[in-house]
Amino acid sequence: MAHELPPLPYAYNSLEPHIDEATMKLHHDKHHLAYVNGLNNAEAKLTECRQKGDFALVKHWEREAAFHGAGHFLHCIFWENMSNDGGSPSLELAKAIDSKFGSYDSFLAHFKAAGTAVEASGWVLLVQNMVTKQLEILTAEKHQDLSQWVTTPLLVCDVWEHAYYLKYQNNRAAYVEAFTKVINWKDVSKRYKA
Ligand code: MN3
Repeated sequence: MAHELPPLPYAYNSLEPHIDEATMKLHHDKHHLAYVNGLNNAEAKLTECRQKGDFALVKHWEREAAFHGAGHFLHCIFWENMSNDGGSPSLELAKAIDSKFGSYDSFLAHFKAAGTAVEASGWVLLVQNMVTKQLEILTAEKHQDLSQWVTTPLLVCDVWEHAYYLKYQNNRAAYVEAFTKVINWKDVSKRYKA
């Protein structure tokens, strides 16, 4: 199923004077669209790889899927995250912000400093950790560092050398093959259901 550029949830000039109309037009209609097209292309190429059983370019297409996918999904959130009438955090969220960052003001100070400090292109994000349920402020360079946001891990395989070097030395492929023999599909299925 192809990804589509979602329409802006408000007019291009709705965020003036803070974010200008010309920027919104370019940003949404050109930049975001390019991520949608790039993600669709990468996913089509990965489908082709599976159909042909030819994974020679898998690293390239996974990188493309990460770059354009993270770009696409983050922009979907970004547009919704802005409004000319945004109000203030709900009681529940305000409590979580206070408990993690001390106060709303210190959250804002941290968020602004982190966003300003990202080297070159990137993002600053307020996230909730899925394991601890705690709020965190994180930053990303470019969009992705080879992964996509808004995903939930279901099955993960550690491919750091420490995970296999004693037995498999430099033969990572043999280790990955071995890993597939011990996958706990009951656990993966439980996570998928959740
Ligand atoms: Mn952008």
